[in-house]
Amino acid sequence: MKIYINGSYYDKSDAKISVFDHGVLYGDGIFEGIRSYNGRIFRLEDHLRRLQDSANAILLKLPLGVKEIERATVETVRVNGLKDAYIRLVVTRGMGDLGLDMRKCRGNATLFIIADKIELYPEEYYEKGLTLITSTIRQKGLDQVTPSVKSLNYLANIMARAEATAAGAQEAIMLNAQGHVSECSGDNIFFVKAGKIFTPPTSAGILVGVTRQVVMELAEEKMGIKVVERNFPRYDLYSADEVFLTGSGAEVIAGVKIDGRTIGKGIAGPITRALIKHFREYANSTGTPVYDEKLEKVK
Ligand code: PXG
Repeated sequence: MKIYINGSYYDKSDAKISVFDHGVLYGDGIFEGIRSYNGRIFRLEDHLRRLQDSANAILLKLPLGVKEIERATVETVRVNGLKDAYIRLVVTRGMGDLGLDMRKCRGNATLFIIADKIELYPEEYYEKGLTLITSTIRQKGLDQVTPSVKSLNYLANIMARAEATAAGAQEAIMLNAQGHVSECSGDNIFFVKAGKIFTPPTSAGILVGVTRQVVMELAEEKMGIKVVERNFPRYDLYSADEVFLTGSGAEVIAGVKIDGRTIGKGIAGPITRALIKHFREYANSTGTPVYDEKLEKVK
């Protein structure tokens, strides 16, 4: 495996950053988790736009222009000879001293890119669905660093996921300070009721997921269903016909048990199944080409 760090490639065992990097000392940085399917990087522009937005929100100057970051991302996948990959792109504040002052990080921000094989949920989970719990950990409020920034501070999400694991569940739902459903530890959440699809709005405190956006587009274009963004309590999940999650890792996957309640028929429902199919067809036919850059991008 070759890992890109600030313009050079390193073997896995040599891929290191400084202990004085504020990404390590304070979680001061941002990241993206991106997929490539069949030699094409999925929605790379959307991920890079979100990276820019996150950088801007935390006063971080990206070390390269977006076009150059795009080229480095494509090249990292190519150098590793991968077609179906999970790409982790990280930008940290860079090397500073032991204080909080970001002005002490005098050099450029650190950019590293890892392209690895993808670990997926076993295929049976896409039929059977996942077991979910509600975490005791609340989503960060909008008056904190908003959850829309994909920052390196994932401790709350990691603690929420650990609660799920301890309960024998796969994912944890996080409520916001108002008690509304926001998202899961690493996925956005939707529910289906009487043929309509609902998902929390950005103002509920969510990462504005790339997969979430794609699923909203596919629901409208392929199924004629316009997803409604509104706040809702846990009760709406308990009483839903279907619940599903979206994320670059999970793609689209049903949640069939929540806090011990069975959702709908207790297996992936018809709308979730249709969206899984549409998503897979779309993901395998679109994206930025890795190996033949003369190929056109397909959006
Ligand atoms: N919310 C949170 C908190 C996330 O971390 C999503 C929503 C979905 O966003 P995207 O843009 O991916 O649709 C995420 C992203 C994994 C994995 O292996 C998780 C994510 C991304 C990639 C891999 O669990 N989470």
